[in-house]
Amino acid sequence: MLSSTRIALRQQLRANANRQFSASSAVSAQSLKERLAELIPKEIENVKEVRAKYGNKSFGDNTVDQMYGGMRGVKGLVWEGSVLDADEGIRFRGLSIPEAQKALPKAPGGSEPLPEGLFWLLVTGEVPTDEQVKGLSAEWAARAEIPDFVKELLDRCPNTLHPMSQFSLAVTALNHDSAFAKAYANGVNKKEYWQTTYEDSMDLIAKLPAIAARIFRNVYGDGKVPAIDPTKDYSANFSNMLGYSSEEFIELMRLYITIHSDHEGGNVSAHTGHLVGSALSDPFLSYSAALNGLAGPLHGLANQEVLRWIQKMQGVVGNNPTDEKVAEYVWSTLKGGQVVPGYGHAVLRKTDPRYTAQREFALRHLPEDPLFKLVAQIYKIVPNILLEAGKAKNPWPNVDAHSGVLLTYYGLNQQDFYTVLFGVSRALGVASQLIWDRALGMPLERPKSFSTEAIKQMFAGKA
Ligand code: CMX
Repeated sequence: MLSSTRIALRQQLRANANRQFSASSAVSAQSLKERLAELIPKEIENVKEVRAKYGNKSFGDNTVDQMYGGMRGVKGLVWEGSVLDADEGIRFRGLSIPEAQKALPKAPGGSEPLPEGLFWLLVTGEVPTDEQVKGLSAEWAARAEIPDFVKELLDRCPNTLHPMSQFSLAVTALNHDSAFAKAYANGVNKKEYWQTTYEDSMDLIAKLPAIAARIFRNVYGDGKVPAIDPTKDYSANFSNMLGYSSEEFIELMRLYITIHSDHEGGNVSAHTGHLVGSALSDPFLSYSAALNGLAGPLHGLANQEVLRWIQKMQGVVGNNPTDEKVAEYVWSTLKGGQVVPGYGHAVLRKTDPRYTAQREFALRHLPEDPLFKLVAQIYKIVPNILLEAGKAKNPWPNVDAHSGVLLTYYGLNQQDFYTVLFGVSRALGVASQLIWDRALGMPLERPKSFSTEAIKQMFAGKA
């Protein structure tokens, strides 16, 4: 995209966000569903207008290289909650991470945004009031209980089954009580799809911490999960269920869930949730599919891989290693035909602002932590090596390069569990889009594919 077009787009997103903030203060007493019900008819008209005006405009041609190259840069998806700029990173409904940190409601005495507020923002494009956020905390707490058979299912999993596999299994099983699936079976009118998708999405988000905590306690503890406190926010309850109740850890969790929630539509987890949802699979089935994508080492599992890689490095280079020793280890990883986990990105071309937000948290709360210092040292060294190696298009760290060190500092060092935390967070983005997919009547997703032979025939003699 031309840089002037990009700047214009940013300005427009900011203007939208500002306009939307002032709109939200007038509706402070409304529930999220009531606000959505007001927004949906307007947005349907908006999309109709966009399609009428620009429906036949082109976003550019695709090349054969893009077909073999994981569709990088192919523009083929609509995603309402966030847009990713290669240089400046993610914007949630027009707000950068620092802007969202500033604008979104906080817990009393806290300084990190509440994920409840981020969800409201993703769904409506509006910054909610404290009261609206409190309403969401209470609603999620009220919906948090998981069915007994899901508890039993988890309790029967062997401890050796990866936490992400257990997570996906339990989320699939929630489909047993899907309001959308029941309504569909009863012949609901398609105009009403969004309502039960909304109910399922709220249930999904509300139940994920209870599922995640049960997995955590079963695999690493005594299997006992404390009850939800209906007066506490989502992150406080989640942290407490995991067994980490310090105010600082809860603040980390608020930041963590907020920044991991959404990263536009083309990443593996978001795109999978949207794709599976396009078949009218309910939000539980759609999100469990998304979780299976998140569990891949090139995507969400990278947070687990980063810590393993750093600990292996420590085993080789010892404590307080010189830059040369770290560089040698990085080269040995590359020469061994492996990736440096936590570095590189399919879209981003600068340091991920989600990395920066976590680094700033570390500078505030754990500046002297040896593992943080090593992560900071790695940050100085890896980009130059990746540039010298000459393959990676982006040598900078992504979100996963930093999360493990923060969790480890507070004692949560069970690395196999890290991607589950990512999975709790990513539901906010996927669910908010699923609601809009149904509200806007998005159709079954079905792009065209070709065989290598068909490609050869198509272009034979035209090179
Ligand atoms: N270490 C070593 N090599 C890397 C690299 C890294 N961190 N990042 C990219 N490369 C290599 C690629 O493997 C590729 O090599 P081949 O040509 O041999 O296949 C080459 O550089 C070009 O890749 P690219 O176009 O820069 O990157 P992609 O868009 O193909 O892949 C990503 C993006 C994230 C999969 C890749 O950078 C990577 O594997 N990073 C490490 C894993 C990681 O941190 N994943 C988490 C991403 C964030 C998230 O989703 O959670």
